[in-house]
Amino acid sequence: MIHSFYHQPKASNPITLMALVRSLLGAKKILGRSVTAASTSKRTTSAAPKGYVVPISYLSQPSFQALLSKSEEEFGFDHPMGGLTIPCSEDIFITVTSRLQKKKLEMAFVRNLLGAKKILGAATSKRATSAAPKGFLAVYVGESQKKRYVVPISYLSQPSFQALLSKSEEEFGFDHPMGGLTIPCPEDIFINSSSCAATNANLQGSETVCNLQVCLCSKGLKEESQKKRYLTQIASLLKSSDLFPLPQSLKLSYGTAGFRGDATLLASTVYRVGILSSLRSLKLKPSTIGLMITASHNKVSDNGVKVSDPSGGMLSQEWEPFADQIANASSPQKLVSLIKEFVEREEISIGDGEGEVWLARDTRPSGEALLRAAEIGVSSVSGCVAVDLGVKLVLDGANGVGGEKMDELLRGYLSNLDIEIRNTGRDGGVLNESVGADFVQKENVAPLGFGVNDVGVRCVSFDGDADRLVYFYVSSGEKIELLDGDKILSLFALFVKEQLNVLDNGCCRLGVVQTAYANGASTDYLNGLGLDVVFAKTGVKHLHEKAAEFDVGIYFEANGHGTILFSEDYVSLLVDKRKGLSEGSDEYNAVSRLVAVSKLINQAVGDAISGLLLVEVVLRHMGWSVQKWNELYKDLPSRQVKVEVPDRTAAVTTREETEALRPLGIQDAINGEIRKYKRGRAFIRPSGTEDVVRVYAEASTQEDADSLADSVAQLVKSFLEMALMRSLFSAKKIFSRATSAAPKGFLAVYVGESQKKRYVVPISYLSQPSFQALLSKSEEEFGFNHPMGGLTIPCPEDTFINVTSQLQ
Ligand code: 16G
Ligand code: MG
Repeated sequence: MIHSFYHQPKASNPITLMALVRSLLGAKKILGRSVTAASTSKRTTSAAPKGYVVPISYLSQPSFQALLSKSEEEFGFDHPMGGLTIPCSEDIFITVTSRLQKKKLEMAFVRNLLGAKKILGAATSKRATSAAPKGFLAVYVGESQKKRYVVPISYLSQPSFQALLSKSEEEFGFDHPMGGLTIPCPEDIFINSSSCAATNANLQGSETVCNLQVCLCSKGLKEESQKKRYLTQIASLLKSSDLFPLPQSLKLSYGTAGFRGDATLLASTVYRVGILSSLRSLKLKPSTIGLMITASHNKVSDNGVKVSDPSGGMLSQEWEPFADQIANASSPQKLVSLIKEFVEREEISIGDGEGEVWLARDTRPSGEALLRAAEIGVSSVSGCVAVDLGVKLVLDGANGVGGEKMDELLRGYLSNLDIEIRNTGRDGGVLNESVGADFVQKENVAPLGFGVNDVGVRCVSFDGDADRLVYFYVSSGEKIELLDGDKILSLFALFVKEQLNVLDNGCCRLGVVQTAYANGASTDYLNGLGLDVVFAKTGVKHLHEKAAEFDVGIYFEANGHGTILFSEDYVSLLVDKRKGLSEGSDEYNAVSRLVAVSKLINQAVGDAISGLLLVEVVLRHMGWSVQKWNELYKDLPSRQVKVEVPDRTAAVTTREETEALRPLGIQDAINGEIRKYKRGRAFIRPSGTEDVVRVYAEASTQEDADSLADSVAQLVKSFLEMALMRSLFSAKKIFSRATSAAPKGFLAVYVGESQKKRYVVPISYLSQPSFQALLSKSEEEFGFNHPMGGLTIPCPEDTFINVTSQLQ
């Protein structure tokens, strides 16, 4: 199974804030102890400024400096509270500092190891060789008076010893006053270790836990550090469970599909199921557990929560009794003791490994808050992370063939996927009528059947024959955020590139193919990834051809047609390469992912179902919501319009369709318009499927894009009309020369592809569009130099007869 995790904490996300608050609670305690000792104090103000004490080292961190700079802007050097005043909201302060805190701990860990080794080196060369036996290290321990101890060097790799070192570095830096490694903890904590008194320490709240963090075990170091983490863990559970008291008289049982009930009563249940999911993930490590918040077909005011095992199936029934117990535990203490008992019985080791729980929900309004509760539950188990997959996917089937087929797949092979299908065509909707990928992409609005109730939900639209797909989500009211073919291309390109970076042998030629319709921001993004971006003429067959020139060629039109092509040679190279790699290594996984993608995606032609599956897989791999994906880049505003013309073939473009060659002079006029707008770009091309000339325009604002599109459309109209006028004019000229040959009110024309035959038609035909189309073709080929001395129409004779007989 593909899984890696990119968790981006969002400040706006209440859950991450909660986690931050929790980690800051520790900081506040330190504050309590150190107010008097702190040499620099910093204060934050919101409505009522609060005092915080932060390490001086924060001063060198850019994010903290940003806060300070805001402070200085507002208060200058005259800080009214007598300390440093930071006028940001407290939340922001907490977010910034707790991130620094985390970073600092990581850095301290690395530095300590390095520092300790340096000291060790120094000690061996000078004083300490004689003082400490080989393989041992001299350390000075104690708060004020320091006493010398000798410990095995192997301690350096033990987490609990590292915690001591970290504290040491914090206080003493590298300037260890005793000339050796100095550990400033109370001596008895240091000694305590040998007897491992802490093993028997009863949980007495976080103070004990805090002290235990600087406990060193000389015997059974590993067990002790585990024990310590375990106790820290329990303190964290007690804290978070306080947030979710059990509603009175709630009695729940894990039924056929998890817990269900009135949504307003479920927060504590979902939080507890979050904990259970983390424990399950640790128990089955390495594994990913799914937690789904839904009450399926039940009424909207209900909700529910169920857990799925790594197989995708339901939670093992052996765990159901535990689920019942914790869901009904009457107090945080009771809850924690049940968990403690269960963890011991199941021999789950906490803090040793990493657990991962994927969260998802349906569109019920209560889902969002419940998802937050689940997230807190999951992350209150140490080492476990929650990946928010957002809401399940909703598919707009365009009342075409795709919805039907997807439905069959979901009932068959893909029963684990949670996809709701709308616009299946079964309920009377009309094919492609205000639904489907083309509608959504061109109009930039939600299809029928989607609206305010779907805000934030991940949605996808197929077109009627399911060879295109675009994603979108309703952002507010009627507005949508569109993730078009360009965004899909960018997601795929990023994913493939990431795998190739792991292999990093530079031998794969990866290329991406776009058309002139690709949003300029997407092309910039792809170029930024260092990719070879190639342009092709509109139409799948043209893109496909170009993509096939690469080892891995990814192509997408903005309208959602596209796929990924792998050359046969490259796939066999990957398969061979994998044989020499050790299973589970990064390279092995990267190769396996690429091979899997080559099998999943439909390489024959773009196909919406395989495209959807790959998008879903990549999003899960990244741990991204549709919103996060949308942030890859921001589309430049664009506008497409179509201009009805008598003959679209009068517009001729270069191969890549970026420039118009005919009507003569039109490109210069378009360029003149483009120059008026910031980031302006526009082109015209005759449609290959309707009798129109299409205009595409983009610019830095929507207003500009609209106005550029309008003026280019105007140019198309007048240039194409002018072309027509010219041909009419010349026809009249010829006509005047030929009057003798044709009766009054009639016109002589010469018709035919090679041999030309003479016809006489009423002059009134000149004003008929279909006749004008014929004339325009005539003008194109013969200009004003009609070889027969009359008007020459070079179409097949029967076409001429056809057209004129309709006119009659
Ligand atoms: C067709 C093409 C599509 C192209 C579109 C352009 C296939 C399978 N489909 O739908 O690739 O983008 O036509 O239409 O080739 P247009 O020429 O009318 O703008
Ligand atoms: Mg189609």
